[in-house]
Amino acid sequence: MTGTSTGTSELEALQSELLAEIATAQDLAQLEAVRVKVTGKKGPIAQQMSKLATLPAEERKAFGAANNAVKAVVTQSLEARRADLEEAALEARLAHERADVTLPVRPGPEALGRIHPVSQVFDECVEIFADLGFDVAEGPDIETDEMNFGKLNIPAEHPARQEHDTFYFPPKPDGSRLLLRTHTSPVQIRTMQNRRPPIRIIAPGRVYRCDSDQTHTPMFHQIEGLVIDETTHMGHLKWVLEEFCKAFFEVSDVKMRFRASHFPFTEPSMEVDIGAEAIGKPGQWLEILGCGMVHPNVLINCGLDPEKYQGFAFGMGLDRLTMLKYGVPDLRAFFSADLRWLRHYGFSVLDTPTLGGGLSG
Ligand code: 2NM
Repeated sequence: MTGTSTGTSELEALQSELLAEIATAQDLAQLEAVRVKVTGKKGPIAQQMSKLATLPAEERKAFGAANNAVKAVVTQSLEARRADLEEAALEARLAHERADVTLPVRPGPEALGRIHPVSQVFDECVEIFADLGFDVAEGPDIETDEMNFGKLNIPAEHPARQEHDTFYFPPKPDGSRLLLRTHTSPVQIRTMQNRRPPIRIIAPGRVYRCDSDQTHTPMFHQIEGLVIDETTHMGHLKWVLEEFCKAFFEVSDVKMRFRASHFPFTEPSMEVDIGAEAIGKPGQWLEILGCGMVHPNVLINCGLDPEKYQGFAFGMGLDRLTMLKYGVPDLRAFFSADLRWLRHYGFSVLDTPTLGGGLSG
């Protein structure tokens, strides 16, 4: 500042005034209010700068420089005051806050989240069958008529097509229709078409049937299994299912009853009941799955020679298994997205089911 230019003393007065205002700010919020007022577009410094245009040309340079000098001093003062106030605020916090390092760790989202009981059972089954040497195979929810029915030895006029209460998509111009798979068997079909035996897979996933009441929901979950090799027989089937039931219900022995049944894709076909003592209800039988030896027509449909290869398949409903194992009374609550229900019946994210560590924690 030269002291001779127009407005210089005015600028000096402004600078003192602003510095005084900065010095009186008692906390960071007050200081921020001062900063916004002082350095803002309509603040005193900007207003001084706007006078520049009204000055004679020979005075402009000196006035601009003096104004910038004021701005620099004020900015510096704001920054210094901010640093002082920040330090004071930290000192104040440190003076009254105490960290109790003996407290347990506060539960994070992993501890609050819950695994849906069907997902838990799903993971348990995958774990059990993986231990028995099965791979997990998956496929699309939307299938063709041929994959869901035709290849499985269920011809167009077969009553099973009606029994399955299929959700169809509108027919395409060529007359073919897509559908929501009514079972996960198309996954087995694709596996047989694409891989040479020995085959040992399970196919867990969502399936759909147009059926809704106390014990049926239009979407539900299934696990199907398939074993194909040159000498696979019903003894293997019974052993696998018995090992599965013991591991799943976490009991050392389980009573099983194989009843003759009928499915188009297996011959012979059976339905399997277990003694309800496995879930603490002695004296009753519970139907839990269907199974059988894969029908020779199905093998042929998938390009396998039934003279060389044979095997077994089985299928079970995961939702029902979940209700039985964990005592969930109402099927429809499974899909109602009720957080209170999930907190009650759900599982900790941290309790991954393992055979060594216990399936259900
Ligand atoms: C069941 C019962 C019996 C089954 C059969 C096949 C295939 F593809 F190999 F032919 N997949 N699943 C099957 C057999 C499913 O569910 C109650």
